[in-house]
Amino acid sequence: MKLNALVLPVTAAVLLTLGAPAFAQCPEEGCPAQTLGTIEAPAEGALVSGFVRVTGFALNGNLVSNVDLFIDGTDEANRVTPAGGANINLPRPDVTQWLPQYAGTPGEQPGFEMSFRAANYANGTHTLHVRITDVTGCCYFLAPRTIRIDNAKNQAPFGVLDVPLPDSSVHANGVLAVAGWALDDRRIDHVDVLIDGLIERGAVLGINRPDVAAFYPNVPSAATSGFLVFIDSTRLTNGVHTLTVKATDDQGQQGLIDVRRFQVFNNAPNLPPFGDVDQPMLQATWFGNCLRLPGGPSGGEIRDTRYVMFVSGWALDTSVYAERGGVSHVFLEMDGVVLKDTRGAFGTLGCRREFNLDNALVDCYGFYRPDVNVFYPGFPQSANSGYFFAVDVGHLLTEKGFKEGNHMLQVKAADKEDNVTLLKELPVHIECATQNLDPSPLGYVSDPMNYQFVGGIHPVLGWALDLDGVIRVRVLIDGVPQIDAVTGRDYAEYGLPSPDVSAVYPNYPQRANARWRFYLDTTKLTNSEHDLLVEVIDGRGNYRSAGTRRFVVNNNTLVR
Ligand SMILES: [Ca+2]
Ligand SMILES: [Ca+2]
Ligand SMILES: [Ca+2]
Repeated sequence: MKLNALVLPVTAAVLLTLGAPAFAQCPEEGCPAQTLGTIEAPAEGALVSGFVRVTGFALNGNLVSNVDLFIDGTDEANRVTPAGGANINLPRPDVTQWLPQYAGTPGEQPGFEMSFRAANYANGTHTLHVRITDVTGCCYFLAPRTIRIDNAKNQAPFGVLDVPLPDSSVHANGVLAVAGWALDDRRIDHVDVLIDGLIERGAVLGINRPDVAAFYPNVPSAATSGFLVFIDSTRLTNGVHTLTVKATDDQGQQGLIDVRRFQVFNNAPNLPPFGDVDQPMLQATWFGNCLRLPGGPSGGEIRDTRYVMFVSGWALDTSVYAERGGVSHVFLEMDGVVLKDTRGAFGTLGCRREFNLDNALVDCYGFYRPDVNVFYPGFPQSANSGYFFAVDVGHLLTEKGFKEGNHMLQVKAADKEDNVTLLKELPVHIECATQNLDPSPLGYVSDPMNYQFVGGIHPVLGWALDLDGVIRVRVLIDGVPQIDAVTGRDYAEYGLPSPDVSAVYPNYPQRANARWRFYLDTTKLTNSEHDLLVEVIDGRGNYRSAGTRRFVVNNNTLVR
């Protein structure tokens, strides 16, 4: 075979197949004459065990629609991967640079990745065949690869480090995110993150990775194979550092996931705080009692406990200088006017006990947040990073000059150096529940969380309440009502136990059974960001939105 028909750099150590051999299954009529590609892993003659990752690339100018793995023959009976069981159309800038004539063609992202289970085959020598099919129906096989299987061998854990990207710098707030996935033939026991060779932290395991599950269909744990941890980079010196991620299985066998360089440029101590808002959701309706009630014993802010709106979340700061790092206070603004401040200065009420809410602490920073602590180990205040505000909307409407309608709620955090960060801006609609005789529903989505990656049939979980009673909860994606993939109904299953909701909203009917579940078929959605709107139909027949959650669909979908 003459390779000089194409100009190829000598760096191409991989074997390249030109004009792949014709197999009976693949038509040749009208198909591109030239096909390029190779199986890159496993290497020729490799000894494999456990779950074997098969990667490579293939190009014929057309968009690839399917990649199939066959073992010990190319008949249908030898096919290993189910339809769509390969991760395809992966960017390969190295290949594109090497074969620039394919840049701009539909097939310009030629990478693929898939897997098979070695234990399904006898020990000894086997042959891998990879079939590439494009959107026009043309297909071809790459040059086969010979491997050896040894099922007695304990496979070392394997995986991918997604972030930080190679040679990247840490985020401006000093937080270094470390995330990826790890799998093993047995069980991953722990994933260690090392910086400059020293163990820094263990990562949190069990993060949802539907994309990994799609191309490791034989591995039940692949759906939760993600790991994640956030590191306070201000504890490191400015400059280049080396990050190493290692996974260890339950037998103590270690596998290297990746080694990566990253840069730290922290101009201490001016790094701003960071955090998130858990509730309200986007586009929530806030409502209150607009009859002018006399002020309560707390000082008059919380008047009608049926209509208390809550704002909660968490905030953290890096520690550059231990004595200066840390969140000083969190505050709430509506249309630029401060409503609440956990610091309690200049006449605004600070952290306090609210008599009308069973003496609960409200408008406070410093609540226990073990969920945040686990992902942000070593950050100051990480265990007690929660904030919580209680707002009586009737008070805003009757005493503070706010009008019914759309407003912008802003949650901000300040550090001890007075650097202020806008944690989130939330459009809310405020109204008088007492005048339109339709108190708006309250609702929440607990799964997915903000910007969570989901795939397959995903059980969406949340709760909903309405003073008029909840009859139905419906789920709309980008404005389109959805059908539950399990029940076939256009509404969620409602009435699951909710003791936590009951404790916070004591005046609502159904408070003890306010949870709902909806099986969302994400495979009918595009792989991108979507808005999930919760619609409540109440006992008076009113259809109202209870808020919106933004999330991300990531399925390994077939291109056909
Ligand atoms: Ca193992
Ligand atoms: Ca700071
Ligand atoms: Ca209502």
